[in-house]
Amino acid sequence: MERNHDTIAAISTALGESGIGIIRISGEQAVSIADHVLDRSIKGAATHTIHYRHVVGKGEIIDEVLVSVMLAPRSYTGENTVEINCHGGALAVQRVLEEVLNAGAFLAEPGEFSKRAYLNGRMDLSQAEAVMDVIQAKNRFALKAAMQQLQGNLSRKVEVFRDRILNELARIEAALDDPEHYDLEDYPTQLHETLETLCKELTELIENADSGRVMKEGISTVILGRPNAGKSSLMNLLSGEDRAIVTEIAGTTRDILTEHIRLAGLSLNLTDTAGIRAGTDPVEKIGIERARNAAQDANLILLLIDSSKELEEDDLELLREVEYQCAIVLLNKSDLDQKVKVEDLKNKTTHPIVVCSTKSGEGLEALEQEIKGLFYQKKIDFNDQIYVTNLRHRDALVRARSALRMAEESIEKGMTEDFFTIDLKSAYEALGFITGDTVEDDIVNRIFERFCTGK
Ligand SMILES: Nc1nc2c(ncn2[C@@H]2O[C@H](COP(=O)(O)OP(=O)(O)OP(=O)(O)O)[C@@H](O)[C@H]2O)c(=O)[nH]1
Ligand SMILES: [Mg+2]
Repeated sequence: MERNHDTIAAISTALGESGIGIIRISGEQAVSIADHVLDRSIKGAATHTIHYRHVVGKGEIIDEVLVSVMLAPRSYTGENTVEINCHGGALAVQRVLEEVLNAGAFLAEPGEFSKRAYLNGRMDLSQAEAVMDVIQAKNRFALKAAMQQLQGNLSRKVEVFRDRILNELARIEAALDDPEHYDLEDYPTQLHETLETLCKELTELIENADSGRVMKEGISTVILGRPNAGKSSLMNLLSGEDRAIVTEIAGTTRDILTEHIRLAGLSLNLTDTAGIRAGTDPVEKIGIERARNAAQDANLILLLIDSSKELEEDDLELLREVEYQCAIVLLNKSDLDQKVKVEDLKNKTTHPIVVCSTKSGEGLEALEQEIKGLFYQKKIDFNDQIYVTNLRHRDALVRARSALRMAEESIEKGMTEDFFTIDLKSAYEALGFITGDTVEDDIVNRIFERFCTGK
C-alpha cells in the first residue's frame, strides 16, 4: 500500500509496562489502514463505537485489542480517527504500531494530532497549548489553570477584547468613508475612555500572569542562613533524598543546588545555598554571591537560624535583608539546648517564625502550614479569575496594551483618527497571537514541536 501523508499514527500512551497502550491513527484513510492490520474489518462501523479484534502481522496474532472508531468531524483532530487499545507491554504496542506504519500510515510528529486539531478549527492556539499544560501540570493549581484555558476561558476573554477594538475600528472607518452621515465630533473623548478601560483589564490579566507562572512552574524557594545552620539538612529532609552534603564543618555547601519538591499540595523549586558569612576564601565568596542572587529572585525564602548558638551579626544582617521579601524564619536544632527563643526574634522580624529540628522532624508540619498560608493569603483563588500561565500569551497582552497606550497618546495630542487606527490594528493583531488568528506558520510549528509524540 502506498504511504499516505494524510494519515498519521503514533503511540499515544507512555511506553513501559502498563494495563493498556493506545495507538492512535488519524486521517482520511484511518479506517482502511486499521483494517489492514485487524483480523476482521471495521469498515462501516458507526462513529464512537468500540470493537473487539486481533491485530495480525506476518500471519501471526500480535495482540488482542479493542478498537475505537471516531469519524470526522467528531474527533480530537477533526479527522477520521481509530484508536487501537492494546495490552500495555512496550513490545506489543511497538509491534502494533509497526504494522500500522507498514499498512501505509505515516509516523506522527510530536504534537501533530493537536496541530491538526488546531488547523481543523477544533480548538484555537491557546487551547492547544493548554493541552500540553494539562499533560505537564505538576500540581493541582497548574492543572486547574490549564483546564480553564483548555475550556476556552482565556480565548473568550481575548475575543471580547478584539471585538471591542474591532468595533472602534469599524466606527472610524465608516466615518472616514462617509463623513456626511457619521460624525466624529466627540468621538476621541469616548474612545479614550474605552481604551482606558481596556488597558485596565489587560493590566489585570498581565499581573495575574505572574502568579499564574508561579503556579505552573513552582514556587521558587531559597534556603538561606549562616554556615552550619542546617540548610542542607533541611533540603535533604524536604526532598526526601540525600541530595546535599551535610557535615559539621561550617562552609560545606559551596554552590547552589535546586530540587523540585511537593509540599502541602504545592510545587516548590527548592534551592540550597552556601552559608552566608563575612571574610572568607574566594570560592566561598562566589558561593555566597550566588546565594544572595538566588535569594533576590526567590518567591519565598526560608531563613534558617541555629537556635543552639547565640545570635550573631550575620544572622541579624540576614534578617534585615529578607525583611521586605516573602520569608519564613526557622529556628533550627530545637532538639538541642535553646540559646535563641521565639521571643528573642519578635522585635527583629515581622515574618512568621517556626521552631524546628531537621534531626527530629519537629516543626515540619508547622512549616507546611505557614507556606500554605502565605500562598493562599496572596488570594490566589480560582473562582472567576483567568490565569495566564504562558509567557507567549503574556507577551502578546503586553504588546496589545502598549499599542492601546500609543493610541491614547495620539488622542491626547489631538492627532487625526487615521493615526490611532494604526495602533488599534496592531493591538488587535497582538491579541490574535494568543488565539492563533494572526500568528505565522513558523511560530505555530515551533509551538507544536514542544509537544510529546502521540498528542
Ligand atoms: N542536633 C541537630 N543537628 C543538626 C540539625 N540540623 C543540622 N544539624 C547538624 O548541623 C551540622 C550542619 O548541617 P548542614 O545541613 O550541613 O548545615 P548547612 O547550613 O548546610 O551548612 P553549610 O553548608 O556549611 O552552610 C551537621 O552536623 C548536621 O548534622 C538539627 O536540627 N539538630
Ligand atoms: Mg550546606
